[in-house]
Amino acid sequence: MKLLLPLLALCFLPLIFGVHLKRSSSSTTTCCVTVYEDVGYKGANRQFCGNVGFLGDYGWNDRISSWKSNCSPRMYSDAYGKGAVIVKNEYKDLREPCMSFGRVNGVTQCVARWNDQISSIYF
Ligand SMILES: [Ca+2]
Repeated sequence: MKLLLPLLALCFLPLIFGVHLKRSSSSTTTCCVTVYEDVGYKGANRQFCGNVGFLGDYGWNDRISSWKSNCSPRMYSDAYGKGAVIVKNEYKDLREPCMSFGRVNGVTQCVARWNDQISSIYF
């Protein structure tokens, strides 16, 4: 009976170790995004790896028209993760997705789209 507890602990060791291994290998993936000035992944571009509180610090405020990423970055309309948000691993043409809806003459419709609106990036 005294042997049962250490024996059980030994049985769970690979499980604990396995979880640890899995966790450490996934944390080595660096999230990066390449942003483009034009739609279709064209024009001037720049890669960001890590959060960007204000794209204006890099000359990229309200300038992004498409992006590609190995993760799914959260792109915000305002600096420091504020305003509207759009999340996707890539977007080929930001003239398409609607950023905000409003009522015009009693009809709900898109009043602003995402092209040239992104001001901050968070992973
Ligand atoms: Ca903006």
